[in-house]
Amino acid sequence: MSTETKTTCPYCGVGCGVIASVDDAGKVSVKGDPDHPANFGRLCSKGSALAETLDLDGRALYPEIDGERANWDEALDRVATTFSQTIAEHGPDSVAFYVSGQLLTEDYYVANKLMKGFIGSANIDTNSRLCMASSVAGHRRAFGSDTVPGAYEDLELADLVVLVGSNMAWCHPVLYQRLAAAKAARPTMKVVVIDPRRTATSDLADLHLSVRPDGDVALFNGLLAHLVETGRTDEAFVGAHTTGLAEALMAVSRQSMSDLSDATGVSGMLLRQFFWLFGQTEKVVTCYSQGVNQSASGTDKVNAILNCHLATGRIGQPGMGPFSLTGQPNAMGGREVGGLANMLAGHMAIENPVDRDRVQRFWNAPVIAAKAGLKAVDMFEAVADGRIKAIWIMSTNPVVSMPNADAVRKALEVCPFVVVSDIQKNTDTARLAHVLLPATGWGEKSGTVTNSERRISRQRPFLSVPGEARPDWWQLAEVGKRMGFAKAFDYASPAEIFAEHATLSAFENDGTRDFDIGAHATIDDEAYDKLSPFQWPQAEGTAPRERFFADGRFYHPDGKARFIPVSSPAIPKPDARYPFTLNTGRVRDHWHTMTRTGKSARLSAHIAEPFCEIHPLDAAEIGLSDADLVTVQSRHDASIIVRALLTERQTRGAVFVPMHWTGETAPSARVCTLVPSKVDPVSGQPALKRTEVSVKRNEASNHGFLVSTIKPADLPFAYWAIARTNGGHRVEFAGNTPADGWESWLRDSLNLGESLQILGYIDSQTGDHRILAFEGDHLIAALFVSRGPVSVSRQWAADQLTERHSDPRARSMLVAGRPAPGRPDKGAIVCSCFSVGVNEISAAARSGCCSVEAIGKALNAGTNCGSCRPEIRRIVDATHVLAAE
Ligand SMILES: Nc1nc2c(c(=O)[nH]1)N[C@H]1C(S)=C(S)[C@@H](COP(=O)(O)OP(=O)(O)OC[C@H]3O[C@@H](n4cnc5c(=O)[nH]c(N)nc54)[C@H](O)[C@@H]3O)O[C@H]1N2
Ligand SMILES: Nc1nc2c(c(=O)[nH]1)N[C@H]1C(S)=C(S)[C@@H](COP(=O)(O)OP(=O)(O)OC[C@H]3O[C@@H](n4cnc5c(=O)[nH]c(N)nc54)[C@H](O)[C@@H]3O)O[C@H]1N2
Ligand code: SF4
Ligand SMILES: [Mo]
Repeated sequence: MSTETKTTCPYCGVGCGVIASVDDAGKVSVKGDPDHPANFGRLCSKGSALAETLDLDGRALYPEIDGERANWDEALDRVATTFSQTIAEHGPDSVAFYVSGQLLTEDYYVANKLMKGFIGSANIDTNSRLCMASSVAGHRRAFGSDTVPGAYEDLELADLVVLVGSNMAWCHPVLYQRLAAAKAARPTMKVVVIDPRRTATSDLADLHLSVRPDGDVALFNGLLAHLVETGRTDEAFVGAHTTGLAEALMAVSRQSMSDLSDATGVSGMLLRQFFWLFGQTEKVVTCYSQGVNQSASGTDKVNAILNCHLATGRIGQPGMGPFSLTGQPNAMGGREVGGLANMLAGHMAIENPVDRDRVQRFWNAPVIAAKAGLKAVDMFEAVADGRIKAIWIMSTNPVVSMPNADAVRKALEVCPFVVVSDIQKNTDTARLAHVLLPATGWGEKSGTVTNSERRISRQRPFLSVPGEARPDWWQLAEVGKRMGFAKAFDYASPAEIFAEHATLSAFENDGTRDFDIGAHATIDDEAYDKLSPFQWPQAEGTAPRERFFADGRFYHPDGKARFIPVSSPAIPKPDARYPFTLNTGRVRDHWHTMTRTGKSARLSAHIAEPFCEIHPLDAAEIGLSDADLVTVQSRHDASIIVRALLTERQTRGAVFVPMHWTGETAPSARVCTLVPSKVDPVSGQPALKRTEVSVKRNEASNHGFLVSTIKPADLPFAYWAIARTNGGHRVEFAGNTPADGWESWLRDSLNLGESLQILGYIDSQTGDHRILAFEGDHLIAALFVSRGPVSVSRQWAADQLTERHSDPRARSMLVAGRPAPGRPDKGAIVCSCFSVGVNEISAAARSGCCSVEAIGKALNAGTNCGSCRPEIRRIVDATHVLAAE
């Protein structure tokens, strides 16, 4: 027997429905919810592995004050008293909340209400500032409201889908699968990918435009000029429903194709093809994500795209429209409650006195923030210089994810009062907390999230609450009460909060604001429990609406949309000291700072180490071979060490480093230490995708690889990266020989008993060391050290931790670092659902499987979540190209 609960995936903004089952033994399993309109039963690799991330290892289970266990009363009193005293002494702007698109709407609503309506400051900002702020600002400039006009179905209905700065195959995988399936069913559908890198997503593309970093404004301005010149604009729509086209066109300087090609980095031939395709296709959807938003010209990029859709009237109709993909599960919900420092609840505007008065009256609040608060980057600067003296950080890890991350760490180190609410105890940020509040996590908490297509879904609990963890909304409400606002924060359940939020959305609305879910204003606990996913808006007495703006009615006071004149940023002059452009982003199987996905051995097997993608010709110029370590350094003298990954998918002069590694998992690889805090002037969103850096070979005296059932206590190396495997941990490292030699370090660091059998091997010529520790038939640890990168197969070595090693000859083979006969090396894991490695896929391809489907039949790879299908296709194609040569 098992009980099933319908809930929503806590990772990306696709917002897939999940059915979680708990059996009698308490074992959890998950599957896609076939009835959920976001995914219709599909899940990606991260969603499929959710059950593996729910253990209590490292969980924050009790409140702590100054590192000592405390009870809730003490912790909440400390927070409330310190905030109240700080406000009394230094005013409301001396405190701040830094929250997250991973909070539920109910948590977010309470945080915003407490700060803006009761503390009376707007110093509440969110990691969505690093994520969605440029889209919000672009929408508001063009539409007069922060509205995503379309729905997922539009991607399937379109004849052309343009993906700008989006690695959808890895970051919105289920939406990508829907798109790939639609294209397979209707091959006339075209996909264009605009991204400097050739990503897994671009494998689906009919056209890949490898745009120069930040060449997007020039590209879409060029497109706008082309649409006007070739008579492709919708004059009736432009005339009746928009203003400002003439001004926007003036900013689009008439450029020759060759100038445009220089400004965008894309050949004239490819530009013409794209312009022609866009011009002549009526049903176009343009999706964009962080390659657009995270830029010093992010808001202008958004408006350059919106301009083209407004000019053609392709908005809000089936198969047509611009589509900002939200990153986090509740990035959209945070915007609805006014979680950004420059917004008010219910999509109302903080700069509008009528809106402020309305929200204050609705809340019956003593005050209302009169001006926008500090945006994330400014907020941490204010913490550093002492203007902010108390900060509460919830559900985000800014010491890893903020630009200029070491400065953020220093700011929190000097801040008089830091409160952190997290589910994990030892994050880089939680380590700096004066008060640590343990939060309930996914599977334990209850509330709602809104996905990229404005669909509100329930997250429902199905696990018991561990230790003394409490929901984030409860923590906020308790502090609110203790600060003297008992009545306003007297909530009994998330349903009550949701009902209040829905009521506010409809309060004095009358169609003047896009966000209206008045139909749910009277929802009670029972109805809330049963709530099915629905799209907003849903005003009282109406059905949910799928799309906005088809009627040409926008939210500026005159009801019209605005064209925004935007011009392309100047191309920076090359600096010989920092010749590379550093781009950053995500990998397929990890989520941000890995506090959850890092727990899954399967997810960690896909990419287990931080890396720097670099073009082979650039690598050759700096004397770099594949698997060398590199030092990447930026102007403000920060540097990181990561593994070199040579690939032609990277353009010359640019490198890519993922954002996921932290002080906990690879302390020399926190990429945000390199990124300066340069922001978009309109949205305040940091430019996380473009930092000038130098890249040099890192000369380490030793390289090492360790698999071990025990987590090493001490890693005294310049570089190390640790990841989970099925039997324990795997560690890559490089640095000097430990003072007492390798065996002694291994014994101490793993606390190995004397009874273990140690097999060792030293090659005095090459300097190679191998040390293996066995307990009976079990391998406890295997250490491989070499002067250059260690060439042992990682997955094979890791797999040895879970095998029996009774045959002494096989143990000798292990020392040699080679697979014993009959125990083949599967290679790096490609399919994480079935743990199928690259060597197995190549072998199957060589023996005749020439399609992803054939590989699936032979090995099961790619047949569950499908997230690895682009990679399988690439391996199959490469094998067959090699064979043909
Ligand atoms: N696996 C996984 N999925 C995730 C997440 C995760 O951590 N892991 N996080 C979620 C979140 S919060 C977010 S915000 C989304 C992000 O989803 P995406 O935005 O799709 O992911 P990123 O890897 O940040 O960046 C997207 C692409 O922008 C490109 N790019 C860089 N500079 C430029 C430029 O100047 N112009 C253009 N056109 N492109 C450029 C990069 O090369 C990169 O391929 O992913 C969500 N999904
Ligand atoms: N260089 C670079 N930096 C980036 C980006 C990039 O592309 N490049 N992307 C940016 C973007 S788009 C984003 S969204 C951010 C993401 O960056 P972060 O928000 O810092 O990353 P997460 O690891 O998602 O942090 C979430 C934290 O909340 C905790 N948590 C999980 N569930 C709960 C809960 O229910 N309650 C509470 N209280 N805590 C919980 C987790 O353990 C974790 O510590 O990174 C940004 N930084
Ligand atoms: S695409 Fe994957 S990570 Fe995103 S919501 Fe769906 S299952 Fe979760
Ligand atoms: Mo994000």
